[in-house]
Amino acid sequence: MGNSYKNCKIQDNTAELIYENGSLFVTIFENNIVHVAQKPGIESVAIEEGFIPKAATPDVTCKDTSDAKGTAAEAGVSDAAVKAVISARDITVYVKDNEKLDIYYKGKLVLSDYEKARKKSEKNPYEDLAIAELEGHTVGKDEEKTDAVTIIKKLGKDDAIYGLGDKPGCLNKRGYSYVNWNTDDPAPHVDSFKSLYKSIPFFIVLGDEYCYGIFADNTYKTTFDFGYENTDYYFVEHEKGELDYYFMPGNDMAEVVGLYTSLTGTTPLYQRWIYGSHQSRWGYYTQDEVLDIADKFRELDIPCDVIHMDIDYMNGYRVFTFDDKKFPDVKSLSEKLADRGVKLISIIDPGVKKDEDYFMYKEGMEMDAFAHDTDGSVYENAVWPGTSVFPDFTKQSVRSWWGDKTKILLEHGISGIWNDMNEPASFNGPLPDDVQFEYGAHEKVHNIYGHFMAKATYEGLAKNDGGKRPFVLTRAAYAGSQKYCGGWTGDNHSIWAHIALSLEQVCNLSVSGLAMCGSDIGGFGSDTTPELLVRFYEAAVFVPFFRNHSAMGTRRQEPWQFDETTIDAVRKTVKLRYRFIPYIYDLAHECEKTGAPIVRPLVYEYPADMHVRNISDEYMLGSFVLVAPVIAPGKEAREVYLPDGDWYDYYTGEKYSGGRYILADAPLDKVPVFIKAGAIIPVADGEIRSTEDITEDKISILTYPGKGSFVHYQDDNETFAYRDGAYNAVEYTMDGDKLEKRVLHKGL
Ligand code: MIG
Repeated sequence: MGNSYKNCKIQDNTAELIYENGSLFVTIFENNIVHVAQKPGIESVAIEEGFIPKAATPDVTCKDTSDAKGTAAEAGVSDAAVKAVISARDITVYVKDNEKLDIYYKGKLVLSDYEKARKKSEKNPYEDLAIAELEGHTVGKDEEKTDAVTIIKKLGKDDAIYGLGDKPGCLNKRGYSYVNWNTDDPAPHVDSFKSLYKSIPFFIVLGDEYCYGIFADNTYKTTFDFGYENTDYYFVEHEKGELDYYFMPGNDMAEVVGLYTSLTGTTPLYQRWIYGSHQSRWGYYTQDEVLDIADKFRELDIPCDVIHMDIDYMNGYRVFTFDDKKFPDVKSLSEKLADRGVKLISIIDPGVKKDEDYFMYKEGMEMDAFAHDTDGSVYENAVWPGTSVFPDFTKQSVRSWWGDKTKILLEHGISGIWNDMNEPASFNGPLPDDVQFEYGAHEKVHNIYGHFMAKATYEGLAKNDGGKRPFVLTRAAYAGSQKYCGGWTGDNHSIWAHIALSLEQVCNLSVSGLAMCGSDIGGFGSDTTPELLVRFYEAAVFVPFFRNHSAMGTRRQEPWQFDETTIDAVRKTVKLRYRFIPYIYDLAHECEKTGAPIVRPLVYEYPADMHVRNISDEYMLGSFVLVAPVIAPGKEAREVYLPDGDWYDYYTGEKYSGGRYILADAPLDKVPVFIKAGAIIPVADGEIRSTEDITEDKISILTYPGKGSFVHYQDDNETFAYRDGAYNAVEYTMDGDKLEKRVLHKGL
């Protein structure tokens, strides 16, 4: 059964390709992004007004198919199946029957629909039983996905695939399959997990001669198969909804990430203390204990900027309340912490306790704030407070209401909000697919529930926190969430494999737009060991979100729970991070402007180097600093791959030529760090207990001979005034060992 092409119409700069059974709308934007969708226009949770680029007027050849063939032949495309040609800017789309497209970028074929039927392998009838036995569950019926829509593209022999948010497994996703369905699974996350907390339907294909991104903007449960079923193709299968994707070609990964973040938003620059060291545990049980923690950091001379309060500070887990016995006066706690240069972040879950005497429940019921069952009653499930109801964050009125509740926390001196359980997680089984939200049924809203909760929280803080840049930390996220929140990778464990996992996740989250990210240092579940804790700290040394966090019932893991050797090694690592905070802050500012992530996999910086396509036990901070942490026990050295060029050992200054593996010295208290020739790195020295102590007089510029340039940036570290010009920017240029300085902007 075919679906033959009939003709083409142009309206509002979009080409409507009319087929026997429906239409496909193709828009080419001025920045070469190509939008392919079943509906005209952009309707998206991730892409907001103001981010939509201008469409380039396409010059569509479609009046008659022989014309199209002529144009195709002229361009050297011999395919007789070409029915129409659309072109604008650097893009040419060759249109065929059955909604098949070939997209050329700068004259080169980059994206090509797979034209044959999928080749699923023959299944042994007992296979499902065998898998169920292995995984310890019962066999469910193989559901017919009759409403599914599929994008299926040819996979190049050497294509590597990156992105997709927090998914486990290797850095390079080729050969794996995943499912976007926000999932809170407490078991230790392993490579075979198909889903985790976040659902970011964006990935980058890096071939030999091309690089492009695909953003498949559909919030329903979605399967991504990257050459797992068959090495000839990859596919994206949405269980429901419509085909709606963006093709983003670029010369390299940086350009592709730039295009993606131009569409869905970049990670903003946060207040500077956010880049400091955070300490957390579920749970610090009283406010006195929180203060003791801060004092202990000062006593041991380990820098610290933030302490997190987990769910125990609330009254019976009622959000926006305080326990009057254990946390009777959080305002005075936050004032005392402020004297020590420490800020407070508190957790807020989405579930609202069903309690007729509780203001959140009462107000929410009055304004019809909660999700409904299909019979119109308010939907109930259980989370920490017991029977609970779920705010419909897809509703503007609910977001404003919730956002204004941030005042309660702000009045207590809380400086940032941590959103947990927003997949949403629930204790009495998952929310049924048909629970009703304004935006649609749960099956459509599930993957964006956390996104909207973070948006509500961000907007509330932006409105109520006196012009300070809001900080929201989230567990669940969708594409575009980076505009509102940073993300951590949820409940990892204190196991060696999870140091490696954290770096894979941070690298992939970074190229998926969520540049403010990190994993629980020391591991959340299970018991840490002193050595594991140190190596966890070292691995995260330059990771944007840097927080030690652990679960109730596990061994405590503040550095002082262990011996002097451990404390010394942690202190050294945390101080190394603080030394680099001016550089991190500069990168964070750059990230807001261009989307370039703060931390990058090696492949981002060296896409042509085939050796780095799957390296994630090393990463880059910006383009000058390479970190190669030890991620296994008992090691005193590790092999480090240095990409092409000259490198300097950060500790010894010894020079190495790259394009090879070297062996780096890595005793327990040392994380191997290499600096690229030509590097210009603003660093902070002197006595630093928290980022508050990083004053301009403590900042100097570290240089390494070679060719390079860098912009050092300064602002008030706190407000949005920089967006109105209240900042300084100085450009440094290195040639050999000559450093030149040029003021780009003077606004302070
Ligand atoms: O069901 O708030 O991932 O960081 O400490 C556990 C308690 C709920 C899960 C989060 C974790 C947090 C914990 N939460």
